[in-house]
Amino acid sequence: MAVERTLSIIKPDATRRNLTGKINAKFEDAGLRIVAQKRIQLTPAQAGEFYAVHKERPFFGELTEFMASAPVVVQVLEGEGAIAKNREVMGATNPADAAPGTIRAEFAESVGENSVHGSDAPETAAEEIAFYFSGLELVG
Ligand code: 3AN
Repeated sequence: MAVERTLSIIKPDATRRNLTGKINAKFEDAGLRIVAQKRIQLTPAQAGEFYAVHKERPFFGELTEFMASAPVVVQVLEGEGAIAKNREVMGATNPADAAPGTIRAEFAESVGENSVHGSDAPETAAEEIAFYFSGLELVG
């Protein structure tokens, strides 16, 4: 399997509860390397730009307000099959459906406030990494 990079976000519900380190330990225990990371505060407009694909969904307003409600930690994870591996470590979108031991099973509060975001395919991973990071910030 190829070495991939994927974009991860530790969301406001998790930064508020001081869970950054516990979530990062889950990534590292799964063999994912955090090769770039920064804590930022999004505006609702920036969150809307990032989640533009969900613009027509009924929860779009709620989602963008939530993502701008506290700082987030954006990160690039690297490893063999990192995109799928990260989705596995994250667990299902709805924490009620997330497998035991996954980040969302352990930490997520609801389907909306679900602690982490992870890219879902190579094309979106490349776009999402470029949304938050410049080439100079990706040192490997
Ligand atoms: P995932 O993050 O697992 O890829 P998506 O892409 O379906 O899930 O949804 C993007 C984000 O939108 C979710 N992480 C969650 O924060 C929010 N979301 C999804 N479904 C709902 C919902 N029914 N109500 C509120 N927020 C939702």
